[in-house]
Amino acid sequence: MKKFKRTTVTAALPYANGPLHIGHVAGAYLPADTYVRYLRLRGDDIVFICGSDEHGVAITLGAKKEGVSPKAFVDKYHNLMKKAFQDFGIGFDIYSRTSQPVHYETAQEFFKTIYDQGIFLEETSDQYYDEQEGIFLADRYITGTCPKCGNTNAYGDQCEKCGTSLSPRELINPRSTVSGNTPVLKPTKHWYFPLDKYESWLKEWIVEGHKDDWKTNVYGQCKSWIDQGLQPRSITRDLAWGIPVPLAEGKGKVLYVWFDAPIGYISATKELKPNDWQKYWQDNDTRLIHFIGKDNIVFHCVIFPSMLKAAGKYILPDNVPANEFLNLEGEKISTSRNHAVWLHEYLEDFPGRRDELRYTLTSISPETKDADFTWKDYQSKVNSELSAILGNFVNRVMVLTWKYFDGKVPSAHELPGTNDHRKRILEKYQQAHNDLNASVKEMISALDDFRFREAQFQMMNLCRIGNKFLADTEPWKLAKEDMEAVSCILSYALTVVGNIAIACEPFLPDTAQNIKKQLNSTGIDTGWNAFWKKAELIEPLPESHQLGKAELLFRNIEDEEIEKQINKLKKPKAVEEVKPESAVKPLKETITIDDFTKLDIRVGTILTAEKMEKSDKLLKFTIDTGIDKRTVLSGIAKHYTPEEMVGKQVTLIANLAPRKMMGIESQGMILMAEDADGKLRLLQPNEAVNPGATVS
Ligand code: B3M
Ligand code: ZN
Repeated sequence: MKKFKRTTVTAALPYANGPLHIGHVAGAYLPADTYVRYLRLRGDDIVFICGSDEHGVAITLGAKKEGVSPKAFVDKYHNLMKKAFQDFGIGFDIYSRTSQPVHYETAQEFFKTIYDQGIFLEETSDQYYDEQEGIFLADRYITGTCPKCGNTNAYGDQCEKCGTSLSPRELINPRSTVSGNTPVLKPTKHWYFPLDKYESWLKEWIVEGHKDDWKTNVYGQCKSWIDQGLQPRSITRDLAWGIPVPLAEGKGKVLYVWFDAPIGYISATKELKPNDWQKYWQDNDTRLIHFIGKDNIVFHCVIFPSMLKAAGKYILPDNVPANEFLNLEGEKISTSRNHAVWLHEYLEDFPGRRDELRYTLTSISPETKDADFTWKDYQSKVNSELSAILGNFVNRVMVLTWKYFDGKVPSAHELPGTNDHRKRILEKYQQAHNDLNASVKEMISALDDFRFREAQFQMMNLCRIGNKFLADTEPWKLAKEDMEAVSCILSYALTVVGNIAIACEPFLPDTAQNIKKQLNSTGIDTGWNAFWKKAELIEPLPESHQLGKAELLFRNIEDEEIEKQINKLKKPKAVEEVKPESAVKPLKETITIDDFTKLDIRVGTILTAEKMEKSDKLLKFTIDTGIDKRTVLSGIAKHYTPEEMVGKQVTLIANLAPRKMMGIESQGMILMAEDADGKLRLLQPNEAVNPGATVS
């Protein structure tokens, strides 16, 4: 493997169009942060680059939905995301944004560099246009059916279901995302990047060159894309929001967001290192690594590298360890349905528990296939792994050292003599030492290969082996007969604790600090980085070193905390997310008060409830209306179970003419509130009233 002098690590620039959720974190930012921490501990020269992606239709559509300007929109979400990353401890060297002047300059210059070489194609062609809105419909402005997988909500640039990258004309049944109208075709001029001309080079560079070192999911997607044959890609848009095309004939047009966004990595590096940014982008001794989610693979592996190649002078990505998707409680994470765990909310709900989320997300990291986050799993990972294995080991060693040696690192002296228990201790020590070193090596090689799940598992193995060593040697039983043996055991156990403090830092940075605090090791930890270079255990603590106080590293997560989170997922979406107006049904025609008073609306109490056979919609109730006890059918089986309905008060129209449904007469109609997405909720008095109470 080639030796590199430095590494440029980038993490996908998230669109500034909403808060971050755990899917984002697990997809790109946590693996990137773990990797960067590892490289830093190893002493590498590295920059870690990220920022907000503030252009493109994702932004303008989002701003329209919230009824604010694109500028106000990106300001709001940029700040929110920046803070969430910071609070979560993702250690970017810079978190910039693509609205920075340096980025405008860099992106325009990049365009010009390629343009001046005559590489771009210019073409006037028919494009979809929304006559009502007066806009061309590029990218997410146009929705339709994906020709590959049949998803009816594919966008003009990409189908988010199957990941295929699309152009608007490929969509079946296209419609305007803004108005829903069927678009017309209208001519407009654009600049195209001739990706087809890079096909043979891409074959050589990726298909041949990265067969063995890129992840199979990444390599496979690239290969199938290249094998299908590449087309020129338009890199400009008719939009008002974005970076202006730096040409006189490009007036009123902007750069396509996927042209400018990856250049944002370079701009942010310039901002961070104005004097020597070139080192990180234009020196062959630098390794470039992009951390992204799977929907960004083609842009980072095929399109951006071709742009870099066309611009000349730039290095190409050495690896792109893209992750698959993370689901939540068995379903896709969805911003619009509020089916997500929002990072800023997690941090509020679980203060001081960043490592618990890091640990869980790494242990289920969607490295090779989609993964599922469940709150129960989170609870069990915290309680039965972090707390029971790591926390327990560190605590036992600390407590025992205080108990027998006043919190001072005891001597690791030889254990002379041949009596049985000493022989056994030496054997167990030898075995633990071998196992520990094997795990350290495995952990480091997994980190080198971007296999963070495995790496973290090996890190936890150090704790498992430590626990086993204590269980095998039972120092607490030897305290009366052989203090030299106890001293020897605990000295080694403390060595293991020290090495765990080092090893867990890329995964659990707060825990690493906590252990170091307990070990009182500031000042003596200067040489600890040797661990990463040698890939074996080091001797972290000198004899007689005074330890700090023993404290528990983790607190168990209670059932109630988990239930609260699960219930939160069931709540309707946050108010700040505004629905498109079309979602609200139009007002019906005006009625008179007489029309209204004809209705006899009553409150009743449900006495019995059961499912109707052969119907998945209807529930059958007996309702005490105060006047009588009657049978009412209602189509709410998808929204309420019979069990939860019994005893509930409902409002019903009591004088509606009886109606037969599936052979049973319904004597009234229960009133429901219906959401735009079809969800039904009962209308109830806000305090119990007597059955028969009238509603007016
Ligand atoms: N903003 C897409 C995304 O958030 C895009 C990534 C840009 S990375 C240069 O999925
Ligand atoms: Zn599709």
